Amino acid sequence: MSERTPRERLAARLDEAARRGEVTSQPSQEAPLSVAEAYAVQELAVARRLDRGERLVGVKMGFTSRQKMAQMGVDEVIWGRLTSAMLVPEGDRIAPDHYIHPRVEPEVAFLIGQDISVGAPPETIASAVTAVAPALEIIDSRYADFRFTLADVVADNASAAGFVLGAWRPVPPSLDCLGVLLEVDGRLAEAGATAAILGDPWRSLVAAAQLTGRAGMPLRAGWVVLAGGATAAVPLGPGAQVRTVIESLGSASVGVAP
Ligand code: OOG
Ligand code: MG
Repeated sequence: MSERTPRERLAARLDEAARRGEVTSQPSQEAPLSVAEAYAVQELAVARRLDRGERLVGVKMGFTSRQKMAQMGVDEVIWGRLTSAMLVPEGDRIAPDHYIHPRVEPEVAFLIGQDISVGAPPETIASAVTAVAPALEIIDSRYADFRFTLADVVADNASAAGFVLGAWRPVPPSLDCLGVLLEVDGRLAEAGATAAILGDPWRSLVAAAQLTGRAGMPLRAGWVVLAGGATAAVPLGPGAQVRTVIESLGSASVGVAP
């Protein structure tokens, strides 16, 4: 595979780190990295996954809640790409050795039923959604201690590592004030509300459509959009059993092998 430009070399390095489950250094510590450049690196890094046969299946939003922004020390909404290999079947147990220092967070997932054209108004974007589901996102920064600048984490595909979807259900009348619980080994680890996600997860969906549209990758029929963590993320250690319960939406769970 060609690795001619610094951008391509960085994409290859981040892809390798994710593939091997090994940390790599923050690119911003080596050379200035703009957020725009970081998205170009993200695209190239994910293209390597697609070259290996993975499919693009959606996008994830990041830092859409204040809890997450505060936890990670950043203050701007970002997005990343989801591929088929990241989907973990509901209730499955993941193998800890595929990850570096995984964390898990409760999210709301949207199912896109029809292609969304660039510049579509919010009503059109919302009407393209055919179902919603409770979800868990597994994040695994490829940087030591989850320390990064905004550009670093964008280049690292917004720490995307895996996602679990509960059962899809019809879109409820409103999504803005549903209680969210995150349990680890049957004990409450985090509690919050969907209002934490930009005040209403629908805003995150609209932002996803706008940001990806502007980037030339408009949302497609069949894709999933993860709206962003509703609470802070918690460590996902060996042997852990994690479940989120979202009011009116149901639950999603995942385990980790010992
Ligand atoms: C970046 C990913 C943020 C969210 O839901 O806010 C994210 C990170 O926290 O490492 O997925
Ligand atoms: Mg997330």
